[in-house]
Amino acid sequence: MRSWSAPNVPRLPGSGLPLRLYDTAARGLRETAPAGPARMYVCGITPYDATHLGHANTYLAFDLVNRVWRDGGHEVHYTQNATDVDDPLLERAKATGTDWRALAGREIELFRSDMEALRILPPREYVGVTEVVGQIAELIGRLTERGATYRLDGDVYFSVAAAPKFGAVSGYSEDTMLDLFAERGGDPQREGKRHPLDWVLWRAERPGEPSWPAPFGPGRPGWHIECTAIALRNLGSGFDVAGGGSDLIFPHHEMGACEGHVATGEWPFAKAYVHAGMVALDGAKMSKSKGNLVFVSRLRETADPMAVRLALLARHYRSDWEWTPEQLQEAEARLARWRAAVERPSGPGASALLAGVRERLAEDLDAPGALALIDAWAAGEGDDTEAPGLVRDVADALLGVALPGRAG
Ligand code: 5CA
Ligand code: ZN
Repeated sequence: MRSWSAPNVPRLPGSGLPLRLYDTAARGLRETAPAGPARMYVCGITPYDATHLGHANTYLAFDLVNRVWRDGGHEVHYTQNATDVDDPLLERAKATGTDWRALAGREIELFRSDMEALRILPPREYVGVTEVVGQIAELIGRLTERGATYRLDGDVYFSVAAAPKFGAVSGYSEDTMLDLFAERGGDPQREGKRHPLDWVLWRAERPGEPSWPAPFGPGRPGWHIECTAIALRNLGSGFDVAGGGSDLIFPHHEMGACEGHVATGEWPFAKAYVHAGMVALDGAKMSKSKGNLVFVSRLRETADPMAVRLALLARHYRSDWEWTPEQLQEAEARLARWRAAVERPSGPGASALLAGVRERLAEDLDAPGALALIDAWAAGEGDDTEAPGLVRDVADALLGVALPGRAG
């Protein structure tokens, strides 16, 4: 389906640095070393409600990855999905008397406009699950040929016993896995499964639910296999970064990595698993199911989207934090200071600032560190007439924060 429109990214003098990122699977920092285009898959929204600040924070983190890679001279091949058919979406559609397709279409459109307002670079492929059900079914067929699946009352399950790398991504204990699996859409208790952690690949048609034809009977895809299929089809295996919020470490990325491994025989499925922290409100993780949400579209009615972006950038992407309205006020004040500073006819020399911002971001996306460097520049005085324009380009290209300033 249609992606969204790309903001302009100014070119900066010189070249950026190799990017080091915290890889959940390695449990430490690793340098990304893309060969050819840098390949990134980021898990997209389940479109049954509007984009909240938690989502925005996650997509912003991977937007920085994209920008740092591009600054380092890489072409970036970025793919994202939309889970446009799944239990929560169908439930919400039913509860509100809306057609599920109309609900998904409306929320995806709102998501696009939020991403554009926040100046998030669009993926090259933005893929709805309903567009690729045939390919997902093919991948399930491949897993079946490898003996990794079994049937249960018409549903198709992946057998965890067939996955030699199970546990490699999260490193969690079996008890933790069982708890998280139950909490995050899994069915550890279902009777008849070979192992409680086996997961569903294909749900046989239920009355009143949408379904698609498949060699193993009409139904719809399970959650994890959708991302595995879309990533494999667009990026191939061994791509550079698989991303999402930390709530996707288990089961989603663990199980997806195993599907990719068993289907292709290649490991790793993704070279790095990168996870953004959780944004909370009123003491709990912002989530559509809890309803404690601050919507980007609502904030945009009164706030400058660049202030929203700066408020999110003020926290390191991996930290868990709680949103408060004061953070937006602080970001608005910072935005005003930066704008005033780049509108001056001259300022302190900025080549050290460019190098500093590149360094900060290359070190696991230290955006708060980068912001502090620009704060210090904005507070200084100098007679370099090129500097305000350069700082405006640095903020724009590397942080995605557009500041008006002198042309040229
Ligand atoms: N469609 C699936 C991924 S395939 C999904 O998790 N959708 S979602 O709408 O629930 O979340 C979209 C993205 O936002 C995911 O990467 C998720 O990890 C992230 N996310 C969800 N809630 C938060 C939050 N409170 N803070 C930060 N990121 C969040
Ligand atoms: Zn996903």
